[in-house]
Amino acid sequence: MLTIPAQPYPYPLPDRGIALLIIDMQRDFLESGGFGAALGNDVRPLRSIIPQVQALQQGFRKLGLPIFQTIEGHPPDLSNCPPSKRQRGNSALKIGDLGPMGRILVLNEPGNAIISELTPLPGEPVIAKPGKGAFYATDLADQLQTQAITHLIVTGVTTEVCVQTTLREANDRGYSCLLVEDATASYFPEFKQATLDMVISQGGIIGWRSTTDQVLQSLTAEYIETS
Ligand code: TIU
Repeated sequence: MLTIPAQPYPYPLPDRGIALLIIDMQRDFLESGGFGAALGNDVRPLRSIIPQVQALQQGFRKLGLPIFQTIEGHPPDLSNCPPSKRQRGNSALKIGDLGPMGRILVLNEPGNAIISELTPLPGEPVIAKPGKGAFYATDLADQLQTQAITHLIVTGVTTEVCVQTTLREANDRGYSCLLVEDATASYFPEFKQATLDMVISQGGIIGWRSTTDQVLQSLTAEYIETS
């Protein structure tokens, strides 16, 4: 069996059933004027991972392996946005308010779109999620089950919020998760580092971590290229 070099030990590659999961690479978090900036954050650290996420997206496409993206957002009536979430942080711009890129964290608004560098191809699923975890109140689990996916290569933003919540949800559902350390970012470098350390602690209590290069080299060796 081939593996991906990883911590805390090599990540076993299945014969099939592996997918790339890209969490919330949306304008709201990565561009000024969005939700992330409204919360008082500097968006630049998040933009630094765009080349690595692009490389993984292109690598998975080339190998014919599935790619799932998520966005965090709510319908225009905010029907699935708990009042507690809307009030949290007490910031000037709240979820649903009109910001420079449309209504903040509202589906189909300009700011809610995935950044142009990572636009999905037709047929590549984008799961809209109301919470931080990608499994809560979505059909992600059903979509993964339909394709018999058991292994998730996880990327995106922010490491300690939506990425970590999703990793924990996935781990409890039985998925083997590998977090790509140079393809995930936080507004707070120390929180990113703590998450990387937490995931692999206690023998990999949540999963594995590795790098974009290691993932792509190992996948290319394991799976036949389709194009
Ligand atoms: N604020 C923050 O760090 N993250 C979020 O609100 N959502 C995600 O992590 N996607």
